[in-house]
Amino acid sequence: MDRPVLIEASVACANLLRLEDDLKLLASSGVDLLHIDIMDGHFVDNFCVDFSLMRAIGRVSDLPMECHLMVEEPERFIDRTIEAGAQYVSIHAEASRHLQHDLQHIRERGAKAGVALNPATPIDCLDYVLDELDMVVVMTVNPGFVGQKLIPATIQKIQDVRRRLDNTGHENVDIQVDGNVSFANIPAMVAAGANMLVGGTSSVFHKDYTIPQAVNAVKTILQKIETAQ
Ligand code: S6P
Ligand code: MG
Repeated sequence: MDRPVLIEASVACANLLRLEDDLKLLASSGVDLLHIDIMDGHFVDNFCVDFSLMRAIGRVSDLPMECHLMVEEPERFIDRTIEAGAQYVSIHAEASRHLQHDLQHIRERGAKAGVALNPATPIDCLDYVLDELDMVVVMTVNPGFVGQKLIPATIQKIQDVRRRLDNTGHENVDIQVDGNVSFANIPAMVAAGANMLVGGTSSVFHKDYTIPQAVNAVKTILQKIETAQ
């Protein structure tokens, strides 16, 4: 199935003191979605964006918000995440006690549902929830921190997830990659089947580039991949 590759910007990596400026640049550069990391200091040892910041973002930006819940018992936060403006919500398979129920609930509330998998989590946990999924998030680093290095085994995992989805009639389910989605790593990630790229410190917010330059660099890489096909 031919699907567009979407460029996402991880808000955790933006300049939070000048966030409105960054949001405008992201929109004018042609980024497709904002990736919002929500952490509880428990599932991961960190905190990040919260619901009040999400609401503030929604007031100044039209970019859709895609939320990555790195929290224990995500059912506690799903409603508030959607009420704060999320159009996509992904929850961790390792953290949800009732994965099928939680995914169904996300969809019933009108958002798209995703399951995120830590690097060590086998993909079999997807088997009985494939019908409830809009997106699988393959974590290419361990969740919780920006600026980490890609775990190489996760590239094969992207391919395994893509194959599992395609072989079971779920070609429409997207695969997002999150973690060190760098200029150098994007070609292998896309070749393996990823079509939603979360850009952070290693691409969209690379310290050596302005946001428009960085997004353009990502687009150029994607164009090269497309021409080579
Ligand atoms: C990590 C989080 C991610 C990061 C993003 C940072 O816990 O879920 O969304 O914000 O991966 O990008 P980079 O290029 O610094 O790894
Ligand atoms: Mg994330």
